[in-house]
Amino acid sequence: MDNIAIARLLDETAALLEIDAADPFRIRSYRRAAEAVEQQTTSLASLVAEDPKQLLAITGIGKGMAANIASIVESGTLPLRTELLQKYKPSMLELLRLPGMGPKSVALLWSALGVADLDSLEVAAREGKLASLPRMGEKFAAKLLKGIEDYRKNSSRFRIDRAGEQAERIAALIREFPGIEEVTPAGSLRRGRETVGDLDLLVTGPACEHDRVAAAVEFVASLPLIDKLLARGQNKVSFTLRNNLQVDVRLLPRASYGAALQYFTGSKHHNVSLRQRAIKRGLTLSEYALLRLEDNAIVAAASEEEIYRALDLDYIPPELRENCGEIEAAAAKSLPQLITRADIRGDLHMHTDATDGRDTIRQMAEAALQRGLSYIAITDHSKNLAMTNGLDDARALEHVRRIREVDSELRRDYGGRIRILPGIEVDILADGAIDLEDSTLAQMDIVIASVHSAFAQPLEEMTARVLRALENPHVRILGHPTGRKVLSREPYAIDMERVLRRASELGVAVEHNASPARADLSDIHLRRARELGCGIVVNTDAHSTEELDLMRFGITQLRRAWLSAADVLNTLPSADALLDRLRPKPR
Ligand code: DGT
Ligand code: CA
Ligand code: CA
Ligand code: ZN
Repeated sequence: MDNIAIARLLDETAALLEIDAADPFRIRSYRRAAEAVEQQTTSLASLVAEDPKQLLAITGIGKGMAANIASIVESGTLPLRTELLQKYKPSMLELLRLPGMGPKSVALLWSALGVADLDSLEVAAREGKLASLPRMGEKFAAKLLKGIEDYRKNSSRFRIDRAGEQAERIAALIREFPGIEEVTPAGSLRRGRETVGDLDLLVTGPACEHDRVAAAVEFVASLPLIDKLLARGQNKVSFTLRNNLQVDVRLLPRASYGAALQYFTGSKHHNVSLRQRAIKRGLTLSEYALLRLEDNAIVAAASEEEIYRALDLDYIPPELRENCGEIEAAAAKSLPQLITRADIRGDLHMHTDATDGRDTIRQMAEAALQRGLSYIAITDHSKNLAMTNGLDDARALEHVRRIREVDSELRRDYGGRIRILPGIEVDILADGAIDLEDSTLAQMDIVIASVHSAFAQPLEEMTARVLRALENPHVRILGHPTGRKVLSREPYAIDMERVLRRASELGVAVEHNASPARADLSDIHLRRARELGCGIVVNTDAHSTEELDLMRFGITQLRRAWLSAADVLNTLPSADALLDRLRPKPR
């Protein structure tokens, strides 16, 4: 039995435990073990045969898990899994991905209707069979059918953060081969798209030179994390991972690495335009080199910089390569100086343990300071979001007092290197009213207004609702302007053009949510927001200190929107400078 099969059994057991509503720590220990097993370069079956104690040397594998693995190797299965499979089926795990579906509903569907997979759930929902079950009325069935449709449409793409994690994992394994020096993700991942269809990894180093490449190809083709090997060529290996993500690996000599990187980064349309530009100059561009047509002499091949230069273009950052005017701008030397992570000085949207965050005000501020920020706003939820323990007016005011207190403690402890602004993320109610009193909002430096409910309103109603919220003079930032969740919830219907225009007139800033699960506004909306003169902020919406690191995903989307530091308000050096540029507070 190979490592991947062992990992699959462990992962399946984790999913079955999830449906069984088992202890989350137990579920996680199986998931972590599956990942650890997949990472191993030596065969666990042979380790077990030699001496099962060796398993304990693997991080993420303790005594109990080592015994489980030994049992898998010896018997081909695991007693716990066999036991769970008497109650449930592995296909149920897909059902957990649908909106509104938790382990309890999945278990209920099975016990009451014998439904265990996507197809039979769809049939049951269409035939009205769910209506007989508690909390699963007609409305639920309609939502579910929509969820199934979206899931089918989206299940072939992967969120950029997840694809990026896989790319790093694979790159680390490939780099272990002697003579491989670089592994670079290309394709949509390098361009920073929100989602990725497949991974394209380019590999170079002495081991990739023509006469030596066979051994390196062999190494890649036998990586232990490969689920299905799809193709193996002279310098190319394609395979899928256990989660169905496809990976295309190409191994190239150093001398043509730049041309390959350029070619496989795409986008396809960018490359088509670039090749046309080459032809007009008597050149031809391929994945191997930029050549002179008349004598096939190599003009450039080793680096992307040389290739763009030889085409009389400034270097075009990957995020801009979508054939949206970047070639013209590069020719005119008018590409923007794109924003970078280092330009960000503050983060204006985060939650604490007062509502649904994990950490305290002080922990969030210290984590922000460690990440080089000079100011943050604490913006917990308001009362309409009851499930987050949202703040009512009294608690919100108490929270402001607490935030100010911690701010002065930190000024003392860190000599003013970090400021904490009192803020709140209020709900825009279905009619456009804000769910807290104006007198409460008046105490806050940062008021973010977000739609968190009644997402199904038709376009006119939703637009009017958000426009009304913008008129509240205390609102300084519009949060979640589309309400979508990447690959899992469609945006609500809204006339974004009208919203952005009004926000611009009123001086309300619009927020890009850096979380890769949210990423609203999208790159296209952001570009429009800048054209219309809207203030733009990029915030993490962190619910724990680690989530402050999501900022880098936000920066990628801002770069795709052609934004510079000057276009983004939270690049301003101090809290005071920032507050000066937001909508003035009513007197
Ligand atoms: P994805 O994977 O759907 O998220 O998007 P990409 O852009 O990564 O597309 P992919 O993986 O099919 O190809 C990666 C890059 O390689 C693509 O951006 C351009 C280049 N490329 C691959 N195959 C072709 C092709 O048949 N024709 C052209 N012109 N370019 C190609
Ligand atoms: Ca790709
Ligand atoms: Ca590909
Ligand atoms: Zn939030």
